Amino acid sequence: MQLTRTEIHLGGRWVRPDGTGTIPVENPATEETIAEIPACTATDVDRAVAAARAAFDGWADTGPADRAAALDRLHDALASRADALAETIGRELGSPRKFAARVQVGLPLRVLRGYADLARQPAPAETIGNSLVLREPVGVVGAITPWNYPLHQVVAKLAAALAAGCTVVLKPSELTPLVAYQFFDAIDEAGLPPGVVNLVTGTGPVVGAALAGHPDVDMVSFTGSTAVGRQIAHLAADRIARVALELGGKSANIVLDDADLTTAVKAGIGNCLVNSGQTCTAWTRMLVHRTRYAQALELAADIAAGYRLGDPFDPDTRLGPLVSATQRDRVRAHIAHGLADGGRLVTGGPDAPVPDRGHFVAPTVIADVDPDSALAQEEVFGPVLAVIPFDDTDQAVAIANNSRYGLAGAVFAGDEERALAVARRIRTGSVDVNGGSFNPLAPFGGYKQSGIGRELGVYGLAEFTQLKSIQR
Ligand code: TXE
Repeated sequence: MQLTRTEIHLGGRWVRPDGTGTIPVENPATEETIAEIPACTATDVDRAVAAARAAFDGWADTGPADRAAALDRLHDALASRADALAETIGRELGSPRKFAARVQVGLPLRVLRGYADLARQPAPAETIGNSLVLREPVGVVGAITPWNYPLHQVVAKLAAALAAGCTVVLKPSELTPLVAYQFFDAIDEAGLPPGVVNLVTGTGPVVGAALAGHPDVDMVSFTGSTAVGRQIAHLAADRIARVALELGGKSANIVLDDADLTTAVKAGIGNCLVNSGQTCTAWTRMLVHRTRYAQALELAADIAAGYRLGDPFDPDTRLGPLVSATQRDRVRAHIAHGLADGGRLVTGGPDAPVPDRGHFVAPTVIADVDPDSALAQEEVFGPVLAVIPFDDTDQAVAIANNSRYGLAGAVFAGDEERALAVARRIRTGSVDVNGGSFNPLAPFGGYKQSGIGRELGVYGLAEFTQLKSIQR
């Protein structure tokens, strides 16, 4: 497969960018350069925004049936390339093959189908007294996406924006841009009107900042670090543009004294390690009732040590590498801090064996972590679980809520009513009870510094609309 790309997608065509620089793309499992992509400039962003603006009125006026049909065609064009997409994500992110197919590609296909169905329903018009209340598209959207779920993040933003009648300029992560190129090949096949979606590639500080700060971008939808989210909110504030921010997390998994311990610990480890820990909702703090604590640590050590690390294309591999040397070094530093701050190593850690090549970190469990310490407060974004004991439910809730983040969390209890009562007290945008599975139609997003706005389903679509009232 030829992976190097030299063009960007503007106004429905592949064109040469203004920028002549290139950015190498690395396979994080082998450390080889597998492709190069254009390093665009602010001029390319101007051209892309102009193309999206020119397409806006036409797309906003397109009826529900036609918009839905376009999303259906896009779904089918992506579904027909599912294997190639999974392979690309395996190469540029290091996702193990099964996970790449089932989640990295399977999930966005479900999300896209869901948005096609929502687009088919005419925009709701409500009557309040003498007012007719309409939902209209926000306008031109700048979408900036990260590398951890490189296709899903693109689809979650673009499908919702398109269903709402917005037009889009996408800047994917420079670490995993190749699947975004394949996404635009599918856009070509689906035959969307020119300019409805546009692709620029490059670094965050140059291309991302130019897009977020562009005077003709009506809304910026961003997923990434809280630090960059803050910068984007500043840039958008200058022109009062809308922002949707999906940022970091530090989710707690609360295991109450009557929980089925094996289920709770197995699910807890699985959730923390999935995608090598590079998931914003990951349950990275496991809070366990003191009466079950020792047993939980034994189980955690066994389960975590059973995750096989290695070549993403080996069918037995469950954990791939981290996306980059930078991320691996950050994660190693978090582990070292956690141990220096008094954490007790249960499994993994700095000396655990990892493959010679590739940015691997062994699955690591650290017990007795101080809830105020850096390891319990900072987003690690690697396969690292902090385990913390508690004595009663109030204390567990207080520890869970002792975070500047508020994205997700979990509760395990024998009595579901008891678990639900605790779930209501957790200050996060979502909570899973006794292993409740991910629902791609439910609102997804954060309280506190985990973000602003919601993605997925009807609420995700609503982010890309604005309300108008007409009085009669
Ligand atoms: O993210 P960045 P990084 C967290 C996670 C991780 C940390 C750093 O904790 O360890 O962030 O990862 C673009 N203006 N998450 O450095 O920099 C960038 O090009 C505009 C959580 O990779 O936030 C990319 O497209 N854009 C997370 C995107 O922002 C800028 C997913 C994300 O990169 C920019 C990823 C700028 N000044 C990391 N600087 C989640 N919430 O799921 C960068 N970008």
